[in-house]
Amino acid sequence: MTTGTLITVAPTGAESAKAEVPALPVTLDELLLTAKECEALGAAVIHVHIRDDAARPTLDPARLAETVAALRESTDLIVQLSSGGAVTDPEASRLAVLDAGPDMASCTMGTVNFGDDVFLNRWEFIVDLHTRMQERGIVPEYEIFDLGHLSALQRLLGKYGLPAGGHVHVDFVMGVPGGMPGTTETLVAAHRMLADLPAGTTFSATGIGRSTIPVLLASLSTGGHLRVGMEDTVTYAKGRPVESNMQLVARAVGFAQLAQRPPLTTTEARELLGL
Ligand code: KMH
Ligand code: ZN
Repeated sequence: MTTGTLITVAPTGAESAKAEVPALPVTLDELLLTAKECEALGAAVIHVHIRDDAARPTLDPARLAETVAALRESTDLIVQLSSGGAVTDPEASRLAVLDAGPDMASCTMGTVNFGDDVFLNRWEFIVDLHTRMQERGIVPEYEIFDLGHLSALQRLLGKYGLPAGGHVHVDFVMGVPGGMPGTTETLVAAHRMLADLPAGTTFSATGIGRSTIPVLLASLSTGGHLRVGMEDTVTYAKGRPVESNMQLVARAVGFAQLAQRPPLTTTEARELLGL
């Protein structure tokens, strides 16, 4: 059954520099303004990376807790903290993200080359993250950068059980240099592999850089949901930098409406995700 579209906004990420992308929200005030505007347009989930006073990525626990509280105060968005952080973040800091008590957290299902870097996700670390989220009632979004990550997820759920809330939601992060390409063919292959996961598993997809539109269209046409934002895309069209996260959310909402799968409200999104 085709439902409405869950729209996640990933407004900041850990990779772009404020100096090079001035529209990137890096302060708490900038993040809150972006969050409110994206919610008004149709986003239901916010995937959050935060920055320090010098706009560098940080996993500072107090800042994360303050951010979660402020987002809850100002919006009804589902707050999903990144446990991926930056490629340089140690495992202990990434696990400590859960102490900020978000509704959801990301859980990347394997190691992947990440441009010139390596995004390291050892099996034992994944198990730790998954089981700690189960204990604390935090709902994971399993980040899938490559097809093998879906086999790892099947193994994880088989050995350690379903996540908090009982619903499995994955996000295909496509087009990272070193991960799976952001093409329709690959999305269809990833979608087929969901048959090996628990019935009712849902997925969203995001295409990095220029793969954003092909991935968005392929996801809508296969019944998937959408993640957009300046974490993944800083060019709106050839030669046109993204002006704001709102511009990307508005485009996603437009495509979702054309597909007759309008954005889910935050209440509908909570039901879908088992929150
Ligand atoms: N910044 C990447 C190294 C996540 O948020 O969980 C990891 C990432 C995935 O963005
Ligand atoms: Zn992220």
